[in-house]
Formats: sequence, structure tokens, C-alpha cells
Amino acid sequence: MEHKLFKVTLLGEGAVGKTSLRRQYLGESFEKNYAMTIGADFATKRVILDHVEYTIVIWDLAGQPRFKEVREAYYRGTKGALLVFDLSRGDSFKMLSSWIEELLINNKNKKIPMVLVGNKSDLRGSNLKTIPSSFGEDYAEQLSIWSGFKIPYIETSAQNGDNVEPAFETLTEQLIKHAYQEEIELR
Ligand code: G3D
Ligand code: MG
Repeated sequence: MEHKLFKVTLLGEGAVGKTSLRRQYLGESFEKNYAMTIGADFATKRVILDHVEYTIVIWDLAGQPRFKEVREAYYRGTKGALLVFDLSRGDSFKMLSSWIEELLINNKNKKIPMVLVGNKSDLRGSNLKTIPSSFGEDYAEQLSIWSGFKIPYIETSAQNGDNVEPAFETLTEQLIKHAYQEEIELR
């Protein structure tokens, strides 16, 4: 069977729930030493589709390392990203564009498939003010026009598990589709 490896990164402000989303999807990570060395953690997921086995390696930046080298290694070769904000924190929404900028700077200016994730949907209806869905939808629409990829918007809760699998799986589908198209164009 043909085998392909894809790197996916989690982008977004501290405490928006990146690590919780990844844990909810995959369980605990198993590369603790690596995490300590470069300040990133990773876990893998295998997907078989049309007789091809894909290994999706999900990278998760531990804390906010300041070293340029760490950030470069984190982003380099990324094929897809989950762009995460916290539905109860407006600042995390406003910072999304600078995360995209950071990805581009460190990934040869390559636009890639992404999924925009509004996390902590369980806080809707609590006494915390939350960002309306229309904000996420509009921003995903803008990103789609800008990037040329269909960038979906999904609201998740890493706390109760709502929509976590669809978020990762939508991204996986998009990046496999994109890689397949690129391959056809190269033939
Ligand atoms: P990060 O990896 O983006 O920095 P974390 O974020 O996954 O470490 O999560 C930061 C905090 O937000 C954690 O709280 C975590 O439990 C909480 N959190 C993550 N996802 C959700 C969610 O969907 N809903 C709610 N209500 N909380 C969430 P603590 O208190 O452990 O720091
Ligand atoms: Mg984290």
C-alpha cells in the first residue's frame, strides 16, 4: 500500500484549547522527550483512503517558545492547520490573522488548507459573553476567498467533545484532496 505522511499544526493564542482539542481527538501524546527538546509535542493519526495509507502528524506548540528556530521547525512543511480561537475571548479572535502571518513567514509563504475552529462552545448560554457564529462564518469566508481553499468554520467543545472529530476530519479530507490535486497537476 502507498504511504503518505502529512504534517498538521495547531495555531492560535495560548489557552484557547489547542492541546485539549488534540487530546480529545487522539488521547495523550507519546513523544514527551521531543516536546521538551523543541517545545512542540506531536501525535499521529492513521487514515486509509482509496488504498493509500495516510499518517497525519499533528503538531502542538507547547507554550509560546520565543526562539525563532523552534518556530521555524514548528511550521516548516505544514500541509494543513486548525486555526483555533476561544469563543469567550475576543482577543483570541482578533489575533487569528497574526497566526496566519506567522505560518506563512515560516512556511515559504505557502497557503494551505485550514479549518477555522471556535472552541469552548459549551460556554454559550453561560454568563460569559461569547462571539456570535456569524463572526466565525464571515471570517472563514474571507479566508476562503483569500486562500483559494474552502475554509470551513466549526464550533467545538474540547470539554464535552462536541464537533472535535468533525473538525480534525474535515481538515484531513481537505488536505488529502489538495495533495491529490497537486499530484495530478504534476503528472
Ligand atoms: P492551549 O493548548 O491552546 O494553550 P489548553 O489550551 O488546551 O491548555 O486549554 C486552556 C484551558 O481552557 C484549560 O483550562 C482547558 O481545560 C480549557 N478548555 C479547553 N477547551 C475547552 C472547552 O471546550 N470548554 C471549556 N469550558 N474549557 C476548555 P485550565 O483551567 O485547565 O487551564
Ligand atoms: Mg497547549
